[in-house]
Amino acid sequence: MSERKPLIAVMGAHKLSVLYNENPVPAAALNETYANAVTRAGGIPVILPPFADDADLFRIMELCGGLLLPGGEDVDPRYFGEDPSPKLGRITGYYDRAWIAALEYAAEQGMPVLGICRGHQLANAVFGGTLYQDLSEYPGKTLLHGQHHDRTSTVHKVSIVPESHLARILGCTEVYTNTMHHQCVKEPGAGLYVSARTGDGVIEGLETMDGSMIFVQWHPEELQDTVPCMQGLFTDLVKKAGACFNRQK
Ligand SMILES: [Mn+2]
Repeated sequence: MSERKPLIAVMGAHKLSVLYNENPVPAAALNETYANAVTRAGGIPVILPPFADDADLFRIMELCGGLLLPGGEDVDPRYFGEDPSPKLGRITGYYDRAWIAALEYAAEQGMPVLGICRGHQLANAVFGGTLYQDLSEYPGKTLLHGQHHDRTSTVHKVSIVPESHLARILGCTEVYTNTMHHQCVKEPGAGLYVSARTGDGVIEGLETMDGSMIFVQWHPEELQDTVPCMQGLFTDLVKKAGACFNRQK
């Protein structure tokens, strides 16, 4: 049987769009850079809204070989057992619930996952970890994690554990990345391995021991041309998704 391009489920992120000065319109949105990175890696991105019924989500995910959780709003702290801090940003609970259902389904099915920024943080909560709701609550001084530069430019250096799946995927143990987050991982979730940190100790990468799930705090989809090794994260997802997709279907 010929190999078919795998479908990659991508959760749309909540976004309030303002059009022609009308009232804000809620949208399940995806920056094109994510879809382009999946396409370039040989996959077919399928953007999913937050379905009210998990069964509808799973019906689509059955057709897919992998899951991509992109960036977006803050994670509701109830999902890691905390009350909201005054520094918490915008949250939208029904998106959190849909993304959690998608990740739990992927875990059950052995489906590979790439989580980016909010995706990395939400996954940590699903595995039982916690977050700093704002970097000002991080103990000690932090470096700049909310860049004012173009999204495609790199700002801070990330050190990667040499034995990690992430180091193998990127082919390096040090890399400069972009950074656009005000929350970060506090306690890593059970079964998650810390693969990368910045110089201030902030966790920038997590992964499962078998490497089927890779999570990063920065935005590799914006660095496809400026930092070519970042394409590796998407080719790794699509390659694993291809094995999953062509085995199951
Ligand atoms: Mn950062």
